[in-house]
Amino acid sequence: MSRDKVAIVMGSASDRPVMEKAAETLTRLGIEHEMRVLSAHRTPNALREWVDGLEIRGVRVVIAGAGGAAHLAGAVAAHTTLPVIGVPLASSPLNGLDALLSTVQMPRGVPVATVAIGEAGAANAGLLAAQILGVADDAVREKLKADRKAQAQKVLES
Ligand code: RP5
Repeated sequence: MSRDKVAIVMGSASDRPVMEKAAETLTRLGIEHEMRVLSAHRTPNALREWVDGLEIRGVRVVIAGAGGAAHLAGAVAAHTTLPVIGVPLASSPLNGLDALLSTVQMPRGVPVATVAIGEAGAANAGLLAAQILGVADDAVREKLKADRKAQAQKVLES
């Protein structure tokens, strides 16, 4: 189990089924994580307080998923220098294109690493968070290599 943690935050409880894919990926790789529902728009003060406590709790990467006018990942990134991975979610009539543009188009100086819309993005956010931790953690890197091998094997056997 890695000592460093990942935090997953989402804008609404309705985002949970998709964001579970990030959590499942981290669990598979033995990476400790926490999950919260907090909104950039509906609970801005609680979000700020939560971000302020991340480093002290050993969190090293944040995954933030939101739909619609998705400002969650950007709002988290505004308050921390921890790496933030944004997952755009397809929860509005615009099917995630709104969330993709809102998440990816950060101003210079405050980056958000934006992944694909929806479940594939959430799963990849878990992998990317693990890869970031893996830079300084040999065990995580080995787990990622084994995971890739298993993935390739599955394709070849199908
Ligand atoms: C966004 O609005 C949330 O991230 C969610 O994807 C979407 C809908 O939220 P609910 O109205 O279901 O709470 O802020």
